[in-house]
Amino acid sequence: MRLTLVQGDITEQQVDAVVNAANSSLMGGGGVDGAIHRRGGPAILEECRKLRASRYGRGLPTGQAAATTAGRLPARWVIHTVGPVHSAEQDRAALLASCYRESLKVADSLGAASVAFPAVSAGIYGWPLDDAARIAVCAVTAAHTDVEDVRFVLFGPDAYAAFEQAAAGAGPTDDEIMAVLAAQAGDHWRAAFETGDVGVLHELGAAVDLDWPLWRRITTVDVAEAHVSDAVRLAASIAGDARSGGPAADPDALRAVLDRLRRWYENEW
Ligand code: AR6
Repeated sequence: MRLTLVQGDITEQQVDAVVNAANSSLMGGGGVDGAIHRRGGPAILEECRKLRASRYGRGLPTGQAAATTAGRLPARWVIHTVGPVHSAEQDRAALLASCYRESLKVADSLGAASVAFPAVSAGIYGWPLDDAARIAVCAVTAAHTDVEDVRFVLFGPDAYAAFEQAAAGAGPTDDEIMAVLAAQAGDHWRAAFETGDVGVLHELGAAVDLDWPLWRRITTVDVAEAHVSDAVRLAASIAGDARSGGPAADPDALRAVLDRLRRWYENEW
């Protein structure tokens, strides 16, 4: 997947799908939502009404996504997602990350190869730009998707700068993580995964450069079902916590990560 940053207006993007920072009602609003409905025309609202009359009678829940036509926009589809309102008391980063992951899942189900995202929640919903940018870039980088071209379309120079900085510090892609695994001879991993030695997590942690606290905030991964690269991210995050004197690793989480890595070695290598 290629990730690009553009400063501009999302309604003008020539992509298969544009993502709308909507609200649960799906009935329109200000910001990007207002711009998309204005330029796309009434066909979008009409399909939003149908979504409300069928699958989303109580509204689209925060962190989820659903598609409609893009009406008169250059794109084919609008993928509506509902970002969380920023809260100083509660960390809602996992919900914000979920908006990006779920939007990409919808894009996959449509067969969209190119998707444009705005900075979800970073406007009316009050999310501080730098944090919103880091969560967005990390969630997209770690997503497992067939979308080839992900474009962040930022409205002004401040948003563009925040995303540029976030992209510079983005975690490794799946391909980069698989290269780390492949760089070691098979016997090395077999020995390490079989002993269940925490040392192997440190080794993975040193090889995979990730923002550990951020990954911990946004991940909702069930390790047993996860792509092996996510098991490595979790391994690296556990090792990162240990290095920085953070909380001791939960033994069940450790075992789950090692089990997943062993299964990869035995069946998927
Ligand atoms: N193209 C790209 N980015 C834009 C555009 C545009 N045309 N217009 C605004 N932005 P916001 P939220 C930027 O407020 O915070 C609506 O009323 C904007 O500068 O659109 O998720 C909905 O109905 C900011 O950086 O979305 C909800 O009620 C980013 O897009 C609520 O606002 C997101 O700002 C959602 O709030």
